[in-house]
Amino acid sequence: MIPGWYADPEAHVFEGRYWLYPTYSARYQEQVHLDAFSSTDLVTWTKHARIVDTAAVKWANKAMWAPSIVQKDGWYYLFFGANDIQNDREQGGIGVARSRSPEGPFTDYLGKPLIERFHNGAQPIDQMVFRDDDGSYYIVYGGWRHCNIAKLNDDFTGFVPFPDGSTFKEITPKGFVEGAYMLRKDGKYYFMWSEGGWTGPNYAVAYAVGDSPFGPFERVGTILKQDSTVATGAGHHSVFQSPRSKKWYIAYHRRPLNDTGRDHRVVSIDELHFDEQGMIRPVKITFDGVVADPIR
Ligand code: FUB
Repeated sequence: MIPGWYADPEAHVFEGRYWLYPTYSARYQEQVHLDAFSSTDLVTWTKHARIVDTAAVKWANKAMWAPSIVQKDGWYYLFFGANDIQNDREQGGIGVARSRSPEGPFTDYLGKPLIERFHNGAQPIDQMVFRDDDGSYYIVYGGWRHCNIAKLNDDFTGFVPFPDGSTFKEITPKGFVEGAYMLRKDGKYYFMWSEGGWTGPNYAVAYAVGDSPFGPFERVGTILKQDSTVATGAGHHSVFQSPRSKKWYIAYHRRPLNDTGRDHRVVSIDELHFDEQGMIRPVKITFDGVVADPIR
């Protein structure tokens, strides 16, 4: 567990270390930066403070949320939500910052949001960017119970329209609220998302499996939820694999028992298991988290 109030962690392996990129969990006006954490064993974490700051992103001034990061052509691209826009008249949405290093500093890449409007009813937040097998990069994102997918162009300055002329395709599965995450594994697309309300105890993660990034995604079931003996409000997650042990893990946030503070969310890691058919087994959340898994 990393110290402090954090949420929405995206986990990665970069340059021989495990990395966590979470939201700083605080009042929206105080969410003006992102911190990252790195580790060589999943137990001892080093904090990399203020890897990006709204001071360097002219259009962003609050609610910097849910970072997602990809490495491409010698750069690390950090996608983030900012300003929690409520309609198309407000400034904000999903932005991109980039750095030569996973610890930043990241600087604003476009000088404006990459997605600054609602499309198909999706609030432009909670993006996740992934590389497909053919080298294409996609963004899945959305709040307010709608999820879109779009194909990024080669330099991440915009999008490549789909053959039907559309740019944002809705792929919302039943139950979707926010926190989209796509895992590519064994030729399948494991699409996961958060359900319930993020401020309450019943926040949870569900999933579907598809043969293409566009689905169709039929909800299979819940894989992560509260455990009344461990923690409440378990949700908004990501998945990663140790390159050495090959174990799979889920990084997510949750609330300490008997703590109802809206922003009192902590990042935790537990093991994730697939069954013989490749389906995801429900996660057993643990009080102490994972044991050391040295990356080398
Ligand atoms: O942390 C801010 C917001 O809370 C995220 O964007 C949502 O998914 C929820 O976790």
